[in-house]
Amino acid sequence: MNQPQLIQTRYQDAVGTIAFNHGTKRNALNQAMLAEILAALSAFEVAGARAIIIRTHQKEAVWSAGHDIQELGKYHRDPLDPDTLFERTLRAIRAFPAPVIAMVHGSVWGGAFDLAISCDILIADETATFAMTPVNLGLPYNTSGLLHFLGRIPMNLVRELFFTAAPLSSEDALRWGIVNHRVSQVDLEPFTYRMARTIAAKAPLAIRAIKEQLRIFADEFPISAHTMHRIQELRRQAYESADYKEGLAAFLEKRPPVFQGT
Ligand code: LCV
Repeated sequence: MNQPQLIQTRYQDAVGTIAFNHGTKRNALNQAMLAEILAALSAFEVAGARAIIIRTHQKEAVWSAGHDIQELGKYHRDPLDPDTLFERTLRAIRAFPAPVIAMVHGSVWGGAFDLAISCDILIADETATFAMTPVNLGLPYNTSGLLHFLGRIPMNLVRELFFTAAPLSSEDALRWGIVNHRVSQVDLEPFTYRMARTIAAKAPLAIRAIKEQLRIFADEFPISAHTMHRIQELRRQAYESADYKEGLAAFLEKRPPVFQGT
């Protein structure tokens, strides 16, 4: 594996660590970084890792600012197309044959929130906040992403997260069941690695079979072709709208967006 630039990796006691290391861009998940994460996951799978920790390399105010907005729509008409590196990374985390733990210090935005809850376990410290932001951009989140949230929290809380795009405090994230544990900043790293080592000492084939069953129950949601077509049409109208273009432009021009509903 080429020496990664935008993440740091470490492998010790059968625990693989993937640490975001692009603070200048607030660890925005661009194509290069996603490719490095995917490469690290496959290298750890070959190595037989029994637990993975996804974290930031330094203690930064922002865990990850989510999708790299400047890349949205560049490679696919639908910015959340299943073939995007982002969606492939989420699938790789959810299908990884060992538990993946998100270790969160700082703020989590948009797609990074989806990535964090795609991990099997989420451990946060008191600085962690979580915001689901597609409506700030005019982007219609996708079905698989909504299912990730519905697999975690009740429908009314998913609606509030997506309709308000408001950052959730670590206290509320614990109360809503989004995080497994809320620990102090000083305990975050030792607590997380202790859990990872505990998992790494258990029977890996049993864990692999249990994790894959839970993934199937969460992700394989029966839906008719007609319903899928109707969803895609609603999403297409949104991601081809002037509002979506306005949302992207407003971010890049560092001003609030004005949405017209067209
Ligand atoms: C590209 C960035 C980003 C960024 N992309 O630092 O879930 S969905 O559907 O919404 C999905 C499409 C998604 O995930 O969209 C992205 C959602 N993310 C957000 O809405 C967060 C956008 N970022 C911010 O609000 C701020 O950057 C935060 C609050 C994260 C940090 O603010 P802070 O003042 O500390 P800056 O805003 O000054 O950002 C530092 C540099 O990182 C870039 C940003 O453009 C700036 O680059 P320059 O120094 O070149 O100006 N950056 C931050 N987020 N998502 N680039």
